[in-house]
Amino acid sequence: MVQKERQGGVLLLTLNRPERLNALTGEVLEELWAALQEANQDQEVRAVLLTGAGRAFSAGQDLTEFGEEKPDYEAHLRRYNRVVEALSRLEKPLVVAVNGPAAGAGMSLALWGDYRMAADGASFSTAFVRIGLVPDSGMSFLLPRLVGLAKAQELLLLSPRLSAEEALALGLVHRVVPAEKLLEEALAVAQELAQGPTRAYVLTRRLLLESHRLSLSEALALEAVLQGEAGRTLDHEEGVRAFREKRPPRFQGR
Ligand code: T3D
Repeated sequence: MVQKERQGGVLLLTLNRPERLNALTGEVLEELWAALQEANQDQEVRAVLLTGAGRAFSAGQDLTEFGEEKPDYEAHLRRYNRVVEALSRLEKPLVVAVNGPAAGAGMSLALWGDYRMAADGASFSTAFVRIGLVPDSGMSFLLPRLVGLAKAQELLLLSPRLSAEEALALGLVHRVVPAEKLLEEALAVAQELAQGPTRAYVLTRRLLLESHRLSLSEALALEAVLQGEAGRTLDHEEGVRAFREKRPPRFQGR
């Protein structure tokens, strides 16, 4: 359901239920969560790349999972929230390659990428209101930060299906590439990040995620704390040494 493959320092995670457009079930969420824990624990993994198998990235919650029973959405959401917490605190940079439709919680997962790429035929739809639900999996947190409040209102209330180019124009993704090149290009970005100062990337994510709720003084204080942490890494030492020696740095993620 979640396929794992190592490509050098990159852990490639593929949502793998192509026959259901990689719709999310409890089992998929469990496997994704476990794979993220593995990525954190494995020192050899320096970056994670998340994509979908087949023609979709993910259609969000599998709407057939609940059968005729009324779902306990609150309980169910705890499973999503655990994954979202794991994504937001992932100790490695995360690249997301959106290969096709990303809807509902599938779109939310995609937005957690530190670097987000889309195939030219990919699409994005918030989808929640179409089935009478509210945004989840961090969508209400990330969307207004990425596109602004007015656009977030439009995307959440009207749920248009955005093309990859529209998503690029809005800042939902960083780059759009031809579908046949997506994995290759996304892997290249992930490999580049995997060779970088990965602690600094993760601390940078934390600063950016915190920035909106902090006053200037608080943001400055957090920068000082995290710069202290970055400044104690071997990668910082190596970066400065390499600069002085006029050679490319060899970062280790420590
Ligand atoms: O706690 C909780 O559980 C609440 C959490 C909620 C989180 C959420 O994610 S809520 C939102 C759930 N997702 C949706 O509502 C999306 C529904 N799907 C779509 O909007 C579209 O299918 C797509 C935009 C994803 C793709 O459109 P398209 O035109 O490429 O494909 P299609 O023809 O609509 O779908 C193809 C098949 O996939 C179709 O099945 P069939 O007729 O061939 O047997 C369709 O029913 C199935 N499918 C699509 N999405 C889902 C799905 N099956 C189960 N769950 C889905 N989410």
